[in-house]
Amino acid sequence: MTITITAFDRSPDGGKGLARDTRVRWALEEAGLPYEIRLLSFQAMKEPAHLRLHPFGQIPTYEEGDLALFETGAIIFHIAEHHTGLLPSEANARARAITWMFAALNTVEPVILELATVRLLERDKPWSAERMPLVQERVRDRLHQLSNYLGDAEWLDGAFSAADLVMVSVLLRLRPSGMLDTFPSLAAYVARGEARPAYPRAFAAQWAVNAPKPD
Ligand code: GTB
Repeated sequence: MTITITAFDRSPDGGKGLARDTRVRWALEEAGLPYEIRLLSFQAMKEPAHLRLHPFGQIPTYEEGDLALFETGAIIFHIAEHHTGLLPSEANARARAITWMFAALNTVEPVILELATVRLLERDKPWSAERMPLVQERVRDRLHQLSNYLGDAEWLDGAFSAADLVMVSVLLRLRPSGMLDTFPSLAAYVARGEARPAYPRAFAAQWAVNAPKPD
């Protein structure tokens, strides 16, 4: 059955791979699944046809036959459940990997998103400069905790899994801030994720759409 995902017709990041379709593309590449892409403008994302797939009018979505999903965590979990290589088969290891997927999305990603909010959406507010160090401190705290947990390990829990795919995708969002570089073990962890053969395929696919084009 054909898999179709949605993505920005022109990502605001200009092809840096930071929009959330990249993590879904990466999971599909890891699973060896071909997919089609439907590109949407910001306006089309808010129209009824897309809102039927995604109640919050966002990308990415995932369609496969009768199934339509939104939320990258749910999409990647679905891919990982139905194809080998992204979740361990042993029950407890599988539960731990799922725990780490939730941790990436619910405990690590929110503080990183706050940083982007201050930098991009609140920069002209009179209180922005005062708020920034507080938000940076929260990010540093999380990175410190994650780095302590990871130690010298290659991946979060044994072999590479969907948990690492999601965590690396979340951490990549920090790259423009330079904060990752102050945590060498996390920077190396992210680099290991990017070095997997599936990642550059996913990156190249979004780059083909989003690379800045001459006007
Ligand atoms: N929790 C949802 C999920 O994980 O699927 C969040 C989905 C989401 O935030 N999608 C964003 C979106 O559709 C695109 S990825 N936004 C449009 C809207 O809400 O109207 C977020 C994103 C956007 C831009 C950059 N960038 O420029 O660097 C990075 C990430």
